[in-house]
Amino acid sequence: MSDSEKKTVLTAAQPSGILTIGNYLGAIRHWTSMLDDNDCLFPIVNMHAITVPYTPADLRLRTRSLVAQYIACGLDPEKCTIFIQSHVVGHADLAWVLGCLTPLGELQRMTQFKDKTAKGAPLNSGLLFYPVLMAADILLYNADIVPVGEDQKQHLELARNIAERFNSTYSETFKIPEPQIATTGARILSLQDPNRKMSKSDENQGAYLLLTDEPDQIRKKISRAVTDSGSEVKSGPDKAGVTNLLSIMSGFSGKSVEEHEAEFVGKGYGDFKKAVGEVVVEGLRPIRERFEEIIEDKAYLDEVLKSGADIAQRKAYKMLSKVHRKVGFVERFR
Ligand code: ATP
Ligand code: LTN
Repeated sequence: MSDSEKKTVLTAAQPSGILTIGNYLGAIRHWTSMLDDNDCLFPIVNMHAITVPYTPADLRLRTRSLVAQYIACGLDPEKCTIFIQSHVVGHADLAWVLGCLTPLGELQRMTQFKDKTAKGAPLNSGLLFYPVLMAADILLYNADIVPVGEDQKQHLELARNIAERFNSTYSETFKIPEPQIATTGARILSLQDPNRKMSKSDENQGAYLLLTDEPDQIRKKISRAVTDSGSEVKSGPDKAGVTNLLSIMSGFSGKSVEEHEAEFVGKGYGDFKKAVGEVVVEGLRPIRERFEEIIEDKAYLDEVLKSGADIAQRKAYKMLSKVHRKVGFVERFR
């Protein structure tokens, strides 16, 4: 496919910790399958990360670590653009212009904002403005497709509304981005509470499996995973724990859930959990090993980030100058 026929795919994650197998199976692995046929951009959104309390030294480490995790998961920097949001001039600038087109009420209605404020977190205006910055991330690169989880659907809808409002207020400028929502089957649940999704910010470390967990940690966490009453290894609505372990197993083995169910007819949860543990250990081994190599290779990471920022910056400048022209800012003298 020629470069001009390729669609622009853009999606982002916050550097809020090490990725879980939920992030990998439900999102990143899917992104890796889009690299050949699309122009893919993966900003690491460190500017979004400072909307909640955080420690600067941790943020710096986590940002570089997320780049290494991405590459270890198969986001090959030769085939896509990985960059740090704050390295590119334009995200905050565009967000400002878009914010001036966004009624306050629309931001106050965002459920993520309402959830975060309901938890009693100290409020700053960045948290309210968060979805406008996200819209800027997307529109700055005229993204066609934005793969996101169900929880980001409302933010994406807002980004589409803002793009339409800009186009009708000034003139046709932005493409209206299409969400690509992960299917519900891709939802990996907490090992400790299968009514909740597996989340890297869970307070209970036994609830998630991280990409960097060592084999023994993986085996231990799976052996302690909550299962259901009964002893049959079978998926079903009243067997959320076993169903979750089966989908994790199937995610890593490439075999179907039914095939795995057949393997465990007449066997108990003990044997099943041991087998799930081994499949996950082997599935994560190459990712963890690759991650350990990359995170030590400072020069390589710097090079990936420099080249990513250069590519993104060229695109961002183009769009930003167009927007500045349209909204009536005097052109800068060169
Ligand atoms: P946090 O705990 O910081 O809120 P998270 O781990 O819940 O983070 P995000 O960083 O918000 O997840 O998500 C990155 C991507 O991973 C999104 O596309 C999201 O839909 C996907 N994702 C997150 N958790 C899961 C999960 N348990 N199963 C499937 N996909 C997931
Ligand atoms: N809000 C998203 C992260 C995010 C994003 C984006 C996703 C910031 N900018 C642009 C897609 C496109 C989240 O918390 N997962």
